[in-house]
Amino acid sequence: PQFDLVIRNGQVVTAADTSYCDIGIRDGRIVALGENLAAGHEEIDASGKLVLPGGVDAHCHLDQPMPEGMKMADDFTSGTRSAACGGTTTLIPFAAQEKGQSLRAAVEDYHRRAEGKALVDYAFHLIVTDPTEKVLKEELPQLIREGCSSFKIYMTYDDLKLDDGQIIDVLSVARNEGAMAMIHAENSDCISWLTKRLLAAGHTEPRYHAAARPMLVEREAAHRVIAYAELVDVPILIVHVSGAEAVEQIRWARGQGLSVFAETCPQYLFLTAEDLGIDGYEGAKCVCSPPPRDKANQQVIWDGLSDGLFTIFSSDHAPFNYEDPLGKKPGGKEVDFHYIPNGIPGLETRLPLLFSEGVGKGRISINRFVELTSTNPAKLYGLYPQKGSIAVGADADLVIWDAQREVTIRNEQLHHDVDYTPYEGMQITGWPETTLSRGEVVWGQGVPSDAVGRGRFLHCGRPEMAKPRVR
Ligand code: DUC
Ligand code: ZN
Ligand code: ZN
Ligand code: ZN
Repeated sequence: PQFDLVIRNGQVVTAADTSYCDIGIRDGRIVALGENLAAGHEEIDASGKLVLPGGVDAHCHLDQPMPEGMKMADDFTSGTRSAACGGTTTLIPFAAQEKGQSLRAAVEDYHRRAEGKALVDYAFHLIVTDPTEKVLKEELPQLIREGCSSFKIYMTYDDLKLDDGQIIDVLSVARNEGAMAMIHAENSDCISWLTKRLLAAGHTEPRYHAAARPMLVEREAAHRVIAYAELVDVPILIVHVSGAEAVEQIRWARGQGLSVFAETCPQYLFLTAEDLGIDGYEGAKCVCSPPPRDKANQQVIWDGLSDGLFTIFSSDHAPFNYEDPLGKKPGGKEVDFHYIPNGIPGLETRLPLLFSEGVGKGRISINRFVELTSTNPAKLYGLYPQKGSIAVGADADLVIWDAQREVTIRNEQLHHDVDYTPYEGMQITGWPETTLSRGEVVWGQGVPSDAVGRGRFLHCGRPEMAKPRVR
């Protein structure tokens, strides 16, 4: 036969188009789209189903080295498996530089952590925490040219944060090299000041995590980094935007003609600060930064998803066990809120949650869903058109989506190694039936493939979206 695999009779959806056609796959790539394609060695009948480009989760944390006494629950095997079972076929986790470490050593270490362990393809973002002369002049430019063309910088966390001069320096490297800079925007000094006062008053429970990081700390940092991006004339992406005040800053920047892109995550649609207060310590399960806000802010995030404010929708999967002494309760006991590791799991539930509550409830179109979860993240980080679309020549990374399937989310049915999901018991409609990575089934008939190690490292190109406006 002419094709290794033909997918027939599905409703094929991209960010731009919806059509009924067959998809012919050979050597892991899409080689034909058309009606009544010739036979394949194998065939999948997708009647009554949607066929979407595989999800690209451009913000997740896997097996990141942690400070003494803490450990991430997911490595590249459990993380990529969980992603595949939720319809995601490309992951971009973070190779994080420790202060004092060379950036290249951080990347080499991260390659060793991923090597032979991934079920689907992956790329790396860098995290720059120590922008020495050598990093700015040699390592960062070289790594960008070698295929790590995006990096995250932090404006908070003592172990990670850059000062303002350093932020301007690394943004200037992004501009010169055509890299995409991702910003964690929260004002560090405000958080420290509030944290001290809360602890002094005896407020140690998880819910005070939200009190220590009100929206103004996110708004101020977003405003400041937008000014630096304007100064340097470079596009930036503000990650994990949580609510109205940061959204307002981004809308203003766009109005000025600045290339300020924005990301949001499921926790800002489906959780609120009240979830940090449930049952005493249980709220630790929902501790992430920025914290979830309230119902009115959830609506602002939905508005931004539908009207184009947000460019991408990522999980920010940050896997810490609740019961494990190395997880949410370091030392096996309940700890003050500022010691609770920040972050929640979400690789597998990202697409189903947005599909059910977004597409299913009429808040966004199915094409916008594909754009936010697959096409735009591929474009933003230099992986398009290999990833993020259904087109001749693209990798055959596809999801056959059952839009009718009703699911009650249960952690025991998920495939990560985290001992909880913050979405336990939520009822949703729509779930991936089959996930294909380069033409191979990695999730189907209710089981993940055991072909661990087939996932490949992807070299990212310079993203078109990182090009300066030249002002
Ligand atoms: N930032 C992230 O990107 N992920 C988890 C926690 C955080 O602060
Ligand atoms: Zn962050
Ligand atoms: Zn993150
Ligand atoms: Zn390489």
